[in-house]
Amino acid sequence: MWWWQQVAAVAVLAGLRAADGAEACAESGERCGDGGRGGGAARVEWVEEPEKLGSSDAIAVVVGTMATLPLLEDMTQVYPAAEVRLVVCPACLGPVNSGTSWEPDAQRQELALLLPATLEDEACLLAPGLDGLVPKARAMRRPDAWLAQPSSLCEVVDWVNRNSGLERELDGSLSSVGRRARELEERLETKPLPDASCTVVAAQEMTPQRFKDDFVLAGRPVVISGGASQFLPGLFELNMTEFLAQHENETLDIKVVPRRSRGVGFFECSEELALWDPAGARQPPRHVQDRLLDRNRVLVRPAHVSAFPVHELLELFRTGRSGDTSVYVEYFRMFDALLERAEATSGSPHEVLGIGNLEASNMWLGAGGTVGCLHFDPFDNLLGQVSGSKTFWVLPPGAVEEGHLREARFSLSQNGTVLRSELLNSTSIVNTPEDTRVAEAAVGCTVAPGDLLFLPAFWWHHVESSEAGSDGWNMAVNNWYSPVWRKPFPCTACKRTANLVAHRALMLFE
Ligand SMILES: O=C(O)CCC(=O)C(=O)O
Repeated sequence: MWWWQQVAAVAVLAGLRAADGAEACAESGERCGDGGRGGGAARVEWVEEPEKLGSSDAIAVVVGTMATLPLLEDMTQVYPAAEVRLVVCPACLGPVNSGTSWEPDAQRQELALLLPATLEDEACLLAPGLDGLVPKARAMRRPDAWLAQPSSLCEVVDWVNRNSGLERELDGSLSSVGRRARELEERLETKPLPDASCTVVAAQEMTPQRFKDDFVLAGRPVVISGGASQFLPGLFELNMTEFLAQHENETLDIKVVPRRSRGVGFFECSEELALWDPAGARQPPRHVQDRLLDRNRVLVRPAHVSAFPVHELLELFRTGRSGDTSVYVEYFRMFDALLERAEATSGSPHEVLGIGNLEASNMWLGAGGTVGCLHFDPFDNLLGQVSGSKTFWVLPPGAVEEGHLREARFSLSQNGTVLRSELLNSTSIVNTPEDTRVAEAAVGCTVAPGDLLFLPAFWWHHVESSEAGSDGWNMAVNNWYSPVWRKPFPCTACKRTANLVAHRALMLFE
């Protein structure tokens, strides 16, 4: 008998075994009558070709050996089809691990594998030259987690919950973490901030508990005044000119744009497509063009100079030699020396957010007079201002239409002039052609030296770094964390849902 025939036989026993498991896991939380979010119960699929797994929106649990099959079948009682894909796929346990397939440990008799969910639009940032490519099922990825030799449904469900954040009880109802997250979901901010003003809380009054409850779980931005000086003292005491002089032999990546009126440099802003020469440029593929926010505008990336010597940057700013160009160090991975100084002390907001994954630490360095146009990031943001000040004009997710914006990129000529030369066929999915009209509805959150800003993922922000500090710099560092509230994008109407792995950890943090 083949595996797939045995699946049917095993299904008959599924209900019984699920009930056994429920008893064994009695302490795992209260039950609630309302089960899944619809879409029917999961079923076990037979997959011949590993590539078929790559297109799944739901998390896939794959079973590799006969002995684990009954457990997989039991899982159909626990998870809705919209949440997991239960798959039997012997061919998935393919040859050598090459990034598209993986090899189980030959010693393992039984195994279950967890693959992360995919977002439909991940394939939309097409590199130049891939014109006409239609997204299709990607090759199967390596699993996020393995479970060897599970012996009970309880163990498998607990493992899937921990690794995927699905938060199901054995009877298919939501766990207490899941239920609380769903209640909070209903209360998430969808309108511009109340009273049209940014919430500011003094660092001495911001306990981790308050930060967690009132801001992280509520999905609301806050400025913690004095937060950077209290929680990141090593960073706040920094004199940037001295710090850079100590690292003058290192290099940085710099971004360059032309100065516009009043000497301001606009980074990642949109402008008329007509300003760009279409000669030689390819059109984005048809399916992307259909989702463009504005066919007549492009999102302009700055010119990029990598490995620019720090001593030359110091010289450039000291002499003001940048002339008609505005130079900014943005989205730049921090020097290790800065990261060490940015170590958070205990009890800080970093500790609360640090329970998730730190995705990136960035440095933002200029002489003031820079603007970063309206966009969102799919990360929770904790930004510490070191020198000078910034104003973040913020709007909640859903306040601005999301979609594709065709990209272009400035380049630098030999004599240092900025040119409009490269019209790309790629698109940005986190920017918008909207500008001043939206900024009027936005709420301004200003950070001065020593302040921290918490900005939840997917909040739109337009950032003005107007002032330089007494040391001549406008400097901030930020940490991006995997979001506590997440959503697919670009999708204006999609509501944020809880990242239950983070919610579970936050609950334990209490
Ligand atoms: O400081 C800036 O120029 C932009 C900062 C920003 O966009 C961010 O922190 O996400």
